[in-house]
Amino acid sequence: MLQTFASSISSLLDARALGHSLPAGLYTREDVFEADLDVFFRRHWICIGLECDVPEAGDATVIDIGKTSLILLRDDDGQIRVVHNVCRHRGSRLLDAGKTIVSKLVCPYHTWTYELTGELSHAPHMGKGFDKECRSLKPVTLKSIGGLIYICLSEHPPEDIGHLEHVMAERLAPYDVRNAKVAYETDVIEHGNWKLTIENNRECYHCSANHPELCVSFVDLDFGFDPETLSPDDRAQAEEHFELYAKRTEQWENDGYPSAAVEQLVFCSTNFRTQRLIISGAGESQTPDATAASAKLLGSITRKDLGDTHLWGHNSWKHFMGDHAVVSTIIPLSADTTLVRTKWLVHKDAVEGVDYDLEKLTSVWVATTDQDAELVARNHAGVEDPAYIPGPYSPFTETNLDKFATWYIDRMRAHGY
Ligand code: 3BY
Ligand code: FES
Ligand code: FE
Repeated sequence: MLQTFASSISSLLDARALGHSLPAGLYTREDVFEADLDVFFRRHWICIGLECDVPEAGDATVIDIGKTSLILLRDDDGQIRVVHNVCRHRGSRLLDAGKTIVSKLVCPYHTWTYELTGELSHAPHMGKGFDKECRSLKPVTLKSIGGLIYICLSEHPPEDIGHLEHVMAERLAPYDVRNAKVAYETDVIEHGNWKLTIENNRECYHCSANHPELCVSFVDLDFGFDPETLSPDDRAQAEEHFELYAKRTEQWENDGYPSAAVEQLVFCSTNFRTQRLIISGAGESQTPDATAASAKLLGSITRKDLGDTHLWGHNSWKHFMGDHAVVSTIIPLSADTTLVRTKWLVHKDAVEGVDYDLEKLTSVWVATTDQDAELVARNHAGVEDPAYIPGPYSPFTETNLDKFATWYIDRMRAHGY
């Protein structure tokens, strides 16, 4: 059914009160969803996957973003490419959703055939004068940042991705994500708007009440706290944690592992934050007992005490630890559904059952991801209720949500809304 709205998107943006969650329509309306796809998933850099999603020549995977379908593949020379999944004859889709192995890309309709570079190599019955050269598959602008694939569908990709690239290339180098192995992967469809998914991920206010498994290794204080409302015991514990944190950061940095927080969250195009966080308890990894799940550490790493290098963007969150990494990317499917795709990475030579136990490797983030899906669905249902009024973010634990909402409004404005 055609939805019509009395107020413009612009007036919804105007209605956003600083320090508060967004007006309902920005989370729920179909016209806002279409605008979001265009602004945040076409005109900004997004993370769509990993080099190690396609480890061998001929590996390909299809990623759908709205009506745009992309093929991420590795060509015969080992180069990563992203091309549009649209035949240059009459536009048929080349590949179906999911992963596959191909030697060439052959259109099922009239068999136009493309090399893995995207070049058209075979197009029968097109006549002598037909110029194949100008009918290559449309390439997509991409950057591999330490093995993480970022793309931008705009003809003018924002240049401030350079800062993310500069910061993360160095931080990710020891993990050699490029050559890691995807040990496990899940797709969870959250029944909520993508911005609620991101907001949920940017705070740990909800962690102690909802993530018992994650809280073994994750320090929720790192995401802010109000010293006034902590009990004297908890305050003493917090002080101890931040002293230790400062000490560890200094040690890591002295050992050549950049660790201090770097963020670019407001008044920028490319939104990101990174920091090396302490893992609590046994201190090694986000597992049920905080010890490493994989005996073979990632890349060139030889120690398990390197904490958790987290990285957020506006469509992803990632945690890199000594023994494994967890990488989540999101793709909005509709105003009220969002795909959360999570991958667990280990060293390429790590063998399941020998070097790692899959249950130990995955159980914390499988549980956390399911718990978050439940929270996002509850949040979305409440926001759809006519009784919803935007509420105040905590000035201690939700400052990053306020920054996200401010960035969102600013970016919408910058793109003419
Ligand atoms: O994945 C994250 O970075 C955050 C940490 C706190 C809440 N969420 C799990
Ligand atoms: Fe692809 Fe015709 S549409 S060969
Ligand atoms: Fe959570």
